[in-house]
Amino acid sequence: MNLRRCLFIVLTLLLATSAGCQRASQQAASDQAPEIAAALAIDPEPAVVGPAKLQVTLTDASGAPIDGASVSLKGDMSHAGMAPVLAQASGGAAGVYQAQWRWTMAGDWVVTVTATLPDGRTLVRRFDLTVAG
Ligand SMILES: [Cu+2]
Repeated sequence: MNLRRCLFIVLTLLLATSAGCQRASQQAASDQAPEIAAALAIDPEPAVVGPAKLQVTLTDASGAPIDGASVSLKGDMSHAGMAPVLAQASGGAAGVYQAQWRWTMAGDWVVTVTATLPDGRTLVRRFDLTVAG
């Protein structure tokens, strides 16, 4: 095998690998349950820097609460260079899941709710909000 052919094979493998990664991460972030409603409530409202409670309510297409889901929350700010705020919500009575939270900085936030539903599907919703200082 000559050098050019060898390089070609290596490059092809690299491209295939990176394309595979991209597909996998997109799948992980995609919403598989669009008919399920997820509502986010925050306390205090409006949000201010400091401790907070976040509450996620899951209901199906007929409005019935969904219990038995595993719900996690991730907060990201719109600017780069900050560690996300992470929390696991507990509960699941009457479709309500609660988490202790802390807004670590004033500004624009995106809260991503990820829930593994009892039927195994993954629900992903994003909520934009502004935290006051
Ligand atoms: Cu920040």
